[in-house]
Amino acid sequence: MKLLFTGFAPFGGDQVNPSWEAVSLLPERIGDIEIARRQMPVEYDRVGELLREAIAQEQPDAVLCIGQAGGRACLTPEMVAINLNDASIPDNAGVSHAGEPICADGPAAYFATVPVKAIAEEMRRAGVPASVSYTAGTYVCNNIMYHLLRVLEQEYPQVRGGFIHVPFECGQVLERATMPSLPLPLIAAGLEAAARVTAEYLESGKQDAAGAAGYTH
Ligand code: PCA
Repeated sequence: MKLLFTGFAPFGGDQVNPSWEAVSLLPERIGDIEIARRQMPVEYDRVGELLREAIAQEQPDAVLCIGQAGGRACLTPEMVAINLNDASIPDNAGVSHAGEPICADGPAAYFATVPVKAIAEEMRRAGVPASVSYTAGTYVCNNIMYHLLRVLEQEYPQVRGGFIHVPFECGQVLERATMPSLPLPLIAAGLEAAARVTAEYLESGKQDAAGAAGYTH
């Protein structure tokens, strides 16, 4: 069993991105799950291709992309990616989008194919605050999630994919202490929980509530 994690580079004036910091803290193996990892740039035009390359190289059984959602108070596994680039800030390459499709001939949305609800539950069981989110936004995180689920559906239908937003880590809010944050090791513990439950569902062929509703392919 092999899981590929991605995290993002810093963006929007922050010096670190807790998604990559937490992915970096993961061990090489979680039980019998081998962990591969890649950092992704915060660039609309590069993430799709870089992700496709990483999947081709690593041949994982599941892919979990991780990103920062500053302002959220807990880890939020995402249910759905929508076919829309629309953000008030440019990406790290200076590219801005205001209401354009990610993929002109793609469907309006893709549902995550990892067990989103079970992931949130397992995170909480591990002592990590978590809840399911029904919007990954319309910036680069939603974009990579859409690309991920599209490439898996088209080229790797047996591979599961999902996206998890994480809050600021404590060091990022020292000068803006009204913002919610979590310690980095706790964020990493949440990602470990996500890896465990994703592997368990893959191995057993189990589906969680979302899968049972027919959302998985
Ligand atoms: N968060 C941004 C993009 C990169 C990241 O870590 C987002 O939520 O879209």
